[in-house]
Amino acid sequence: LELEARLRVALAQGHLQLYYQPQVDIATGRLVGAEALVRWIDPEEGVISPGRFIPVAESSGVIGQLGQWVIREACQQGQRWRDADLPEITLAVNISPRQFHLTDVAGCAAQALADSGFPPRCLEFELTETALAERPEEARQVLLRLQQLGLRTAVDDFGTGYSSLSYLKRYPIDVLKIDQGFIRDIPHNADDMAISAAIIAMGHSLGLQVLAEGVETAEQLAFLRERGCDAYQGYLYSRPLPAPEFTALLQQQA
Ligand code: G
Ligand code: G
Ligand code: MN
Ligand code: NA
Repeated sequence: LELEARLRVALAQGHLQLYYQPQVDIATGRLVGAEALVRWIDPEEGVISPGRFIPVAESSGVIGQLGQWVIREACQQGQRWRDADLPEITLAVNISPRQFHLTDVAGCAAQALADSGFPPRCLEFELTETALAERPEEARQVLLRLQQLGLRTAVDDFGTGYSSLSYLKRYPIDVLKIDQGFIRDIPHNADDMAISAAIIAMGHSLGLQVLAEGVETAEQLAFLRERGCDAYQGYLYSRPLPAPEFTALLQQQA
């Protein structure tokens, strides 16, 4: 069977799982959120990376169903943590460009929030610059709808896409996620340090929160703290974790 057909089967048979990568407030050191990252656990092949199957889901249109499953699963898991009286966190979900333009992501969010009881303020949608740059007026309408619902919105992989910065002014956005490519070579690459510092300063001037991705070393974290970056995620704190392991981490903080 080709990958697309196998992916449909995996969705139907419950072989997809969400992993959760902690997001940490730099000033307090507290766990404040998690990015949900989908994994395909194939009974024979083991873990199949989203880097391999998300592009197939996008080109085949399966992303509609898959994306809907991710949103619903994240809301249900988030509400289970709330029901267990664990500290409140934000759950960030990746929305791919095709999913953003071809499916009703706001309607899907509204339904998933209503069905689960998870509060909109705890759900964040991560969009790429590419998704926002394509049909910008339509994108703005979707973002406005998400804002009306009370969701948070983040620009993922910030700094790597083709887009004009003016959209930051026109769109309701809450968070900029500095792409891990700008973090990787800190403190050895002066250009990357200048770019990261500029993103933090610009984000703050526009009233946005800034989160750094792919933080792997204490030096990188120290640099980000010095520049006033709000939050980070990366292997320094934790890899993406299956829900039971993430639960244990949240319990330590309760
Ligand atoms: O660990 P990582 O291998 O999880 O993810 C690889 C890529 O797959 C990243 O670009 C990430 O944004 C994307 N990805 C992971 N989970 C999802 C998801 O649920 N939906 C979408 N659209 N992309 C995802
Ligand atoms: O495209 P997006 O930013 O959603 O993808 C996040 C990707 O980055 C996932 O594949 C995730 O597993 C990976 N990731 C998370 N933390 C780190 C890190 O500290 N280092 C590296 N190299 N990758 C990371
Ligand atoms: Mn992401
Ligand atoms: Na990213």
